Amino acid sequence: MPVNATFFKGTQYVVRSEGDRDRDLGLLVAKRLATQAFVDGSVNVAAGRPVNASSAPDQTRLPAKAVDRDWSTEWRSRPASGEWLRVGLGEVMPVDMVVVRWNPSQAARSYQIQVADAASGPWTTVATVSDPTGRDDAIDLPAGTTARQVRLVGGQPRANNLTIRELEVYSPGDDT
Ligand SMILES: [Ca+2]
Repeated sequence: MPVNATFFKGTQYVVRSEGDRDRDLGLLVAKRLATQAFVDGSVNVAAGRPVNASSAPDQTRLPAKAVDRDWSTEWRSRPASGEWLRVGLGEVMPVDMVVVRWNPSQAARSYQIQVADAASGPWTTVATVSDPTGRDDAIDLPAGTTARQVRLVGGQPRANNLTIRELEVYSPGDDT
């Protein structure tokens, strides 16, 4: 049964979901974002951090636009497979969830989330998303995952480019 999970972050926002998997993701996002920094202490540690990308041909859609906490701004890649966006967290820390907010018309058909504990890698794939929603994806990471850097590596774009409004990385609070 299709489910729309609605939750609030700042002024408002929404995950629209269809099917069991998406429902679960939507409810997870709703729970986490509704409670972040208030109940469980989770924090979006990617916000405002240094980022770079494999390409950014549009000067109005540079990588930093994917971590500026503004859903109206976005990073856009060149039209190709294997384009990536990475964010440096500044230090190694536990991470338990990544949220990818796609521009719905410019999502990837599939992608991977990779982490590295050092500035130069090596990279470890911690999630492979083969059937993304094309909207907002909430990706639970394996227990015990740590990262100094987090990278999204896109597969083939659904349309021309990969366009990401926000890449969010959540670290559990000190109490977890
Ligand atoms: Ca943005």
